[in-house]
Amino acid sequence: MTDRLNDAALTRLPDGVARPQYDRRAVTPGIVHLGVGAFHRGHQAVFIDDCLNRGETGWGIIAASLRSATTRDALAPQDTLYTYCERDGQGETLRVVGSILEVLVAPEDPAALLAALADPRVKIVTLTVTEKGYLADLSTGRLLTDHPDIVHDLAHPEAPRSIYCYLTEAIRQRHEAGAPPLTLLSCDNLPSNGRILHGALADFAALRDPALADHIRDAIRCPCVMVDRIVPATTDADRDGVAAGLGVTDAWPVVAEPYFRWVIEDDFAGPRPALEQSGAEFVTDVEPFEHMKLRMLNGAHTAIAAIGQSAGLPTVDAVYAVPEVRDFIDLYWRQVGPTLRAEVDGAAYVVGLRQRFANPSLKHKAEQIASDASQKVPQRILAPLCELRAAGQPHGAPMLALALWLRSCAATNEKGQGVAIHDPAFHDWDAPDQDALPPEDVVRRFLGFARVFGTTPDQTFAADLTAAYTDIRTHGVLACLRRMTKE
Ligand code: CS2
Repeated sequence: MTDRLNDAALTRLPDGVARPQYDRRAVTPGIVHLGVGAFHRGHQAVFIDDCLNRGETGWGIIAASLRSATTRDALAPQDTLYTYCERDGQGETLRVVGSILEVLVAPEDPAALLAALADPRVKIVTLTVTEKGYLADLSTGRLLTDHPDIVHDLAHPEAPRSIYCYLTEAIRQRHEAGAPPLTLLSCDNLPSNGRILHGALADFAALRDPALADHIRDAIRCPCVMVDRIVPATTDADRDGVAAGLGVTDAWPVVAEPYFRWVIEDDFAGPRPALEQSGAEFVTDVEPFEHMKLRMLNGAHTAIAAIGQSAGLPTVDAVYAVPEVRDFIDLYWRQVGPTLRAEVDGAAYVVGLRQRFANPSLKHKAEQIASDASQKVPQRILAPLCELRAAGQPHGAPMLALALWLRSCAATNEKGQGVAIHDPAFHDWDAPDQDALPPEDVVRRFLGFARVFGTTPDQTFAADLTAAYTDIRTHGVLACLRRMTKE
């Protein structure tokens, strides 16, 4: 049996494998990260590893899972080391990352996470808790005060479920102890993520202690952030490949593309690591970058995932290899492009996206991107679609993308195989049985899905969506894409 990756194994790794160039025992915590999934370990933790390599030893990461113990159980026996495997489609590079000092499992020991958050050496909290972790109405930025997790946390603050309960309690303790105020960096794909986090956090605090809410509004900084890198969920094949390259096993490596971007609003409450030395950009306004990324990459991703789910094609590269899909996505980008702000170069971004989506070595599953789609569609597809309609500009492609999402929520795909829907919003919404209802009834039911559509859209919108959805039901997904791009 092969040995396990850990501190002692570092000296035995093959020459080509990069590894920490610093003494991990000398690193102190400066960041707490909430939500230690693949994305964090393939993006922010790699930047911090660079900082530690440069000698900024005060920025080690204490990472926390808010739900399950699986990441901790995988990484604890390897001294929290893991492998970052970068694949460009031609080959791969391996790098062992040492920036995570400890992985906590919040529900097992809430006091340990609270202690880490209250530690005066910690200056920054980063978050990747996915869209659904914010428990906020994304259009207003207000906390969903009647969400069961919020109701629970207000009644049982000693056993928190939401990020807000941990953060408000830690901020209270820090304030009382005179510890430096925190900067909270949301690294999730939400519109104006920092503002949503700040507003919902203050809403939660106000329900417990209005003075604390004032302190949060005044002293706590939540810069908006745009993060970009494709980091699919790790598979067993990835584990085997990484073990072959390392000569030791790693229970949870991450696989990512070479591309990265991290754009951060320069509004920190205190010191920060010199992330710009690794290519992060500090700007006064993140929105142009956020729009470009959410609308061009994520919008197209959600459309591709919907096509994959309906057509029975499993991965982004497999879907994107279909000529009709590439033509449709090009049209989508041409139509959505005019909604981007002038500060960004959408055309150059699209050139990169074509290559990124075609990367054959990532095997990014359509099912993964399709998960939680009801929380993704509004900012990715609906927002540019509504802007284009209001401006009287062509918008057939985003309208079809919306209809594709509706269709991808059917119980079976076009090959007659069952489709799994991973979206908690479907638990408290009665999704229509698509094959038992006429198209117009299916669309009417979806338009009543307030979480996605807000107030019911106007009649022309409903008619256009019904026409697009009916077309998909009648002719099939790929035929529809072909018809649209050949028109
Ligand atoms: C994807 C994103 O799963 C999804 O919803 O669209 O995770 C995407 O890969 C990243 O945002 C890329 O930066």
